[in-house]
This record gives sequence, structure tokens and C-alpha cells, in this order.
Amino acid sequence: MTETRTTCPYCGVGCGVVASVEGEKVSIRGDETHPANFGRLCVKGSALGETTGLQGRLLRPVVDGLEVDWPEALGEAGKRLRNIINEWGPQAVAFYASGQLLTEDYYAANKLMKGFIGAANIDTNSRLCMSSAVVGYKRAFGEDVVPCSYEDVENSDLVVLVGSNAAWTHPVLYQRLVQAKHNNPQMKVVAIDPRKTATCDVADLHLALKPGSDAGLFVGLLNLIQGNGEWTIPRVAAFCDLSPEEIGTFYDWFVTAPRAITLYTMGINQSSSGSDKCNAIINVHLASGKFNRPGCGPFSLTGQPNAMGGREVGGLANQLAAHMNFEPDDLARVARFWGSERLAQTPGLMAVELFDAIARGEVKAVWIMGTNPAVSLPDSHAVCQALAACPLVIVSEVMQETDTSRFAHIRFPALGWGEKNGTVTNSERRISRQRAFLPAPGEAKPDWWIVARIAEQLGYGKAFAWEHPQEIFCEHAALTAYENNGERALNLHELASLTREAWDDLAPYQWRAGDFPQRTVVPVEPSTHGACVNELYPLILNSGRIRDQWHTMTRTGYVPRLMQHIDEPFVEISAADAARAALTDAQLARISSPRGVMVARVRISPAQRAGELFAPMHWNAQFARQGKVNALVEGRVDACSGQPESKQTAVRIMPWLPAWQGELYARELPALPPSVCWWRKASRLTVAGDRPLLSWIMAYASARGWQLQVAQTGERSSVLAWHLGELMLGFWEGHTLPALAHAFIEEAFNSAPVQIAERHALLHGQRPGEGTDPGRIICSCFSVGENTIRQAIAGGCDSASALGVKLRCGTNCGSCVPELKGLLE
Ligand SMILES: Nc1nc2c(c(=O)[nH]1)N[C@H]1C(S)=C(S)[C@@H](COP(=O)(O)OP(=O)(O)OC[C@H]3O[C@@H](n4cnc5c(=O)[nH]c(N)nc54)[C@H](O)[C@@H]3O)O[C@H]1N2
Ligand SMILES: Nc1nc2c(c(=O)[nH]1)N[C@H]1C(S)=C(S)[C@@H](COP(=O)(O)OP(=O)(O)OC[C@H]3O[C@@H](n4cnc5c(=O)[nH]c(N)nc54)[C@H](O)[C@@H]3O)O[C@H]1N2
Ligand code: SF4
Ligand SMILES: [Mo]
Repeated sequence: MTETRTTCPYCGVGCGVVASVEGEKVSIRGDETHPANFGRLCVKGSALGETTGLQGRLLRPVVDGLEVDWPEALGEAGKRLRNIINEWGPQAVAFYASGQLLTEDYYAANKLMKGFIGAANIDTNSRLCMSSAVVGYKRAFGEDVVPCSYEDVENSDLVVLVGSNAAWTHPVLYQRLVQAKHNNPQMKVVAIDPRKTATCDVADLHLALKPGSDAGLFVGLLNLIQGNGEWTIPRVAAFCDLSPEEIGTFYDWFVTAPRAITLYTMGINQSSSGSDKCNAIINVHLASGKFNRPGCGPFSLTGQPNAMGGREVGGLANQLAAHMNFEPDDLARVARFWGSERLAQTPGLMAVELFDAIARGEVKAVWIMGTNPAVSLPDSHAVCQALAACPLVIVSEVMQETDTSRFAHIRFPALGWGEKNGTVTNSERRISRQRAFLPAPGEAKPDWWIVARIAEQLGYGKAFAWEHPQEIFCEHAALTAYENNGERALNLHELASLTREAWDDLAPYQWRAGDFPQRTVVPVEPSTHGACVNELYPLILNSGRIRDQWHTMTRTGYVPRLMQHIDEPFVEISAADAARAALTDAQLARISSPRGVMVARVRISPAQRAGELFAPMHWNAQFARQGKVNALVEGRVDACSGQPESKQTAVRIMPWLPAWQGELYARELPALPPSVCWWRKASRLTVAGDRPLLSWIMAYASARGWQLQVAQTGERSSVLAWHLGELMLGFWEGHTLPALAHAFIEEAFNSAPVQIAERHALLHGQRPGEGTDPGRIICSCFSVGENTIRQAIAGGCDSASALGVKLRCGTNCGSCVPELKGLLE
């Protein structure tokens, strides 16, 4: 057995993990020595060992639908790119990259595009994520520098979480906060979010403000600190739809706390005035002096594992490289360092405008690396149309099928987590190594290697002649130090001459934020959001993350354990709005905006304000039909940062009453006929449509020579298909969705021959005898279901810790504790 220390590839907390490989089996545990997590992991991190299989992986290059070898794929990509550049110029080419690339990959892509192709059209999914935060910091400090560390969260007196559901999205940092509050009961926590989220569990005060109104709240606080009466508490209360008392409490806590820290993420950044909101937050810290000392500061948490590394190399279209900008001195310096005569002189296209330019035919070639824009960009129908019309789409991917790769002319197979080797930087500027512990599968290659080979094809091989990622890292570090003279806080000179051995062994390294000589309070005029609510579209749709899925689900969606918590697209709605729209809990609904439609399961929830809906961002064409929230979201962006307003879209909702609904389990799921209007995939397919599917399923099973067992009672029908005593398929349908004993059905597929006596119960989807179903899984670490937990509560367990003792739920990563408390209430 070998053990490798590496870094989790999911969120920006950047936890250290230890991976052990024994034959085929990969085991994961938290790295006790890593300063981000000291051994802790969340559910996603703990399940990493279940994501390293090769199911669905892209393992060979593909050109025009045919598998080819590397020389042919690279030659073809090079030729097509050269032709486009020769005919239309470098501005006709763009890269769209990702905060999930390693720093070395990112550096290589940025250098090729800006330095040698000679246009700055390299943007990334960080545009959808961090770009407002970057503008905020740059306007305040002159440089994109994050002035806080995780320790500050633990050593504060007041922790304010704004637009952050950290309990689900930065779980280990959240657990550190919970522990710190436990150790210091004086500590106060405020959560600011229109929804009552799992994060509110740790909060002493939850401000369920009106969507998009945060700037009013912070400008009011600034006015109070500065003794300027413009945004008074009553005015803020009206603007934010909060009571003067709650606002007064928050302001009072902030002003009197010796130390205060504000953590903010997508509820702030993803807004048409996100940059201003970031500055409104930074302002109160600068004005109150709760800044640049322990336990204080405006702390933007990064989402992706290497969003920060991307910012360090300068991988956004409006940054140059290494915290340098499109200014004469910087341009000359970077050109000198790279030995380039073609360096792009002006900023390039930002994500949303980039896809608009593709749609208009101005950009004719796009190379997408490590992101899935057909799902994650707003107005996804328009994005898909743009990709379909683009003459050259190149995709570097780990998976064979994604919503984006469907449009690719050329697909490059990239190494995935556990196979690739490089560095990432987390939210607190800590550089950690991602190390390979698995062999490279098939013909997959590192992303930097693919970029360097294409550079060679384009005639720039000399500047990309690296043989190992350590050389790239050192080049990047050297650029940060190059002619720096203390002008740029990002200065990695200590790392620029690491030997390969030293780089291999590099321990987590945090770079110094510096002294912040510039501290600008940027004037902010609060605005809310740009969604146009009217009679046709009367509700605001909010979107975001769930605990156990990662983005477009390409990795987490295939892990059964991670599908247990929430396994389908849903929409949360207040009881009042549900009543108005004649919606009942657990039925299907259609949500529509002027851009598109989605279908989701209704969850009536007291956590939701009236007039507002919430849907997850994760589902896409691989896991559902009509499950994509970005089909509805408009491409409205912040004028300074270019970041889309993904959190506020005007929509309407109505019941969708399909004539038939069913549940299909099969060893291999069939492609469905078009009469199925909606489906979603987890361990089974849940389907809905205008016509019953039973006869289609029976024909499908008979054609394979399987033995059928059919039942029909009232409007309910079901069929089981057997082959040599093995259960091949089971289908249950009715006018409404049949309630089934899912765990029992799964056992029947996975276990030895099903007893004849059990077959009858199975045909009716029920567990024989008295056995009860554990119900919806709440604790993914130990697979503890809602029914089991309710029984234990009925049996006398009266606290989350009592449930933990009895059932183990909540005792590993702790992410489900807020839900356990919800059930206890
Ligand atoms: N489980 C999981 N964790 C993740 C990810 C994942 O895919 N899955 N992705 C990672 C990435 S890339 C990112 S960027 C982070 C994002 O982390 P978060 O920002 O914490 O996640 P979101 O769920 O997108 O949004 C956070 C909250 O913003 C709230 N919100 C919406 N509108 C407003 C508003 O007007 N004001 C305020 N104050 N709040 C508002 C939403 O209700 C939501 O609860 O998560 C990272 N961690
Ligand atoms: N409505 C709405 N939309 C949103 C958001 C929201 O809150 N609401 N959040 C936005 C935010 S913050 C973000 S960060 C984005 C995320 O959105 P995306 O970046 O589109 O989401 P991912 O699923 O992480 O896409 C990563 C892709 O890279 C592939 N991949 C994984 N590892 C590698 C690798 O090593 N190399 C290569 N070449 N490929 C790899 C994966 O299979 C996957 O297809 O979504 C944004 N979109
Ligand atoms: S908190 Fe983030 S980095 Fe840590 S294990 Fe969970 S997903 Fe990975
Ligand atoms: Mo993100």
C-alpha cells in the first residue's frame, strides 16, 4: 500500500487528503498535518475514493467523432487553428478555461493565448464566480489580495456570513467555525441570506433580506460608522425588507465587536452590482479599523479548488499575468520575460460577451478546458446555439459525454484528479500540491502538456519546451518576482528556484498579503438586481448548490453515496406562493422565464421567503430532461466585473400534471422513447409523460428474451423482467408517482437470487413483511435515512448528539447536523 499526500479537488477550502491505493481500491482520509483542515473532510472529500474509477472517462483523442492518436489530433487541431488565425486574425480565437485547472495548466494556457497567439481572449468560469470579488479588492487595495486567513475566522468575535451557504459549500471551514464558537461562547455569528439555509444553524442572527439588497445593509452600516445619516436604519429596513430591530442588532454587534470578519461568496458576487457589494463590505472593515489584524477583515471565499491560482497567473481576459495589468510598464515587462513579440495589448472578451461573439460569428474557434459552459453559463440555450454554430470547438475533458462536449469537433482526453500533478491555491492564499497517485489511464495527458503541444503546432515550441510541471511552476514564480521591487504583493521568489525534488515535496505554503498601503473606501450607491418582475413573471428565482453535488455532476453524479441526499432537480417555494400557484408538495412543476423552461419537484419550505424560489444549479442533460436552471437565467452582468447575475431571474411557476409517472430500475438503463417528456437519473430513472410506458418497457424486455412478470391493480401497473433467475429490470407506473421501497428494490438488484416469496412484494414495489424503509438518506457518511432517524426520535433521542450515539449519523463530517436538528424540531 502506498500513501500520497495531495489536495481535495473540490471547494476552495483546499483540504489536504491522504490517498492510499491498494490494488483497485483507493481510500481517502484527511491530512492531519494540512493547515486548511487538520484532518477533517466533508462528505464530498470523504467520497473521493469512489470517483477515481474509469466509468465514462474520455481516454483517447477524438476528431470529428472518430478516435485518433495524439499526433493526428494535435496536427488537426493545429492546422484548423492556424487556418482560422491566418484568415481572421488572432482575435477570432478564444480559450475558455477553469478554476479547476492546476496553476501550471493555467499558466501555460494564459501564456499561449496572450503571449503568443496574441489576443487576450482567455476567460474562465471564474468569471461566473470570483470576478466581482477581484474588482472589489483591486479597487480597494490596488491589487487582488485577500487580506484574511482561516485562523481569523476562528479568532474573531463576530463572524458575518453574507450570501454564503458555507455549511454545504465550504463545509470544513464551517466546521472550524462551529468548533470555534463552541470553544468561545462569546463569539457571535450573523448569516445574511434570503433563504434560511443549513448555515443559519450556527447563526445567532439570520437576516433574511430581500434578494440583491445587501449593498443597502452595508452602506447603512458604513454611514453609522462614519456618523453620516444618509442611509438611516429605517431607510435600510425598507430597502432590505428587514425590521429596524434586526438591523440595529447587527449594526450594534458589528460596531462593538473588538474583532469582526465578513465571509462572502456567491450571494454577493453573482449580481449585476456584485463589485459594488464587495466594496460595500470592504468599506465597513476599512472604516471601522476591523482590518489587517487578527480576526478581522473582508474575506471573499473562493469556490473552486484553484480559483485563486487562476487569479495568481492572471487567467482572466482583463488581467495580464501574475497580478499585472494591461498597462505600458506591465506589458513591456511580461513581453520581455516571455520573449514574446506578439503579446496581446488590450483586454479580451469576458465569458458572457465571449459566447455572444461566438454566436455572432466573430470568434470562430474556442478551446474549452475543464469547464462545462453549456450548463453553467446563463442563457444556456443561446450558449448551445453559439457552440453549435462555431466552426471549431475544441474540448479538453476527463469525461466522454458532457453537455458541452456534444458540440466538440476535437476532444482531448485530460488527466483527472489523482492522475495529474501540480499545484493549487486555496481561499487563504495557500499553495498546496495535488500529487498523482494513480497511473495515467488510456492516452489521457496533463492539460499543460496538451497546451504546450498545440503551441508547438503553432510554431511557438521554444517558449513551451517544458518537460515537467515543476519547470512551469518555477517559471510562474519567477514571473511574479520579475522586476517586482515590492510593487506587487504577489511575489513567489522563494519558490522560483525549487528543484524538482523540493517542488515534489513542497509543503503547503501561504504567501504574505503585505501591508495594504492603499486602502480606498469606494463610494457605493446601493441597487438591488436587474430582474424584471411583472405580472407574467412574478417570482424571483435564486439558484445555488446542494451539499453532496459538485457543479455539473460530471464526477459526483455517478457516486451512489452522493446521490442519496438529494437526487433530483427541485424547486423550493414558500407555502403562500405554492397555494397561489395551486402547487402541492412533491409534485412536478414547470418554471419558466423569457429564456427557457425547467421542470422540478416542488418542495414547500418555510426557509423560503414569499415571492422567491430556489433551484439547484447542478442538473443537466446527462442527469435529467429539462433540469437545467441556466436555461432560465438571463445573461445580465455586472458592468465592472462581467459577472452574471445568476442569483436573480424573474420567472413564473405552474403545476405540471403529466398523465403518467413511473420509476424504472434496470441493470442497463435504456434510451427512452420521445413520449417521455421528463426524466431524471439517479440509481433509477424517474419518468413522466403523456402516455403510459408499460407496453414499451414490455416490448423492450421481451425483445431481449427476458421473462416478464406483470401486475395491474387499478391505475397502477408494474413489470419485472428476469433472465436466468436474475432481475434485469423493474418498472412501476401510475397517474401519480408510485411510492416504492427503494432500498429493497436496490437490494434485489444487487443481492443473490430473489426468493420466490419476495417476488410478489417486489412486483408491488414493497418490502415483504414488516421491514421498514430507511427513507431519504440524511447522513451520507453512514447512510442513515429520515425514517430511521424519526423512529429514533420517537424512541427518545432528543438531540443531534443522542442520534449520533444511537445511529452514528452526523458523527463523521457533521454536514447533516443542521438537518438532524430540523427533524428534532
Ligand atoms: N457542495 C458543493 N460545494 C461547493 C460547490 C459545489 O458545486 N457543491 N461549488 C464551489 C464553488 S465553485 C463555489 S463558487 C462556492 C459557492 O458557495 P456559496 O456561495 O456558499 O453557494 P451558493 O449556493 O451558490 O450561494 C450561496 C447563497 O447565496 C444566497 N443568495 C442568493 N441571493 C442572495 C442575495 O441577494 N443576498 C445574499 N446575501 N445571499 C443571496 C443563496 O440563497 C445561497 O444560499 O461553493 C463551492 N463549494
Ligand atoms: N445559475 C447558476 N449558474 C452558475 C452558478 C450558480 O450559482 N447558479 N455558479 C457558477 C459558478 S460559481 C461556477 S464556478 C460555475 C461552475 O461550472 P462549470 O465549471 O461548468 O462546472 P464543472 O462541472 O465543475 O465543470 C468542470 C468540467 O471539467 C471537467 N474536468 C474535471 N477535471 C478536469 C481536468 O483535470 N482537466 C480537464 N480538462 N477537465 C476536467 C469536468 O468533467 C467538467 O465537465 O458555474 C457557474 N454557474
Ligand atoms: S471542505 Fe472542500 S476541500 Fe475540504 S474536503 Fe470538503 S470539498 Fe474538499
Ligand atoms: Mo464558483
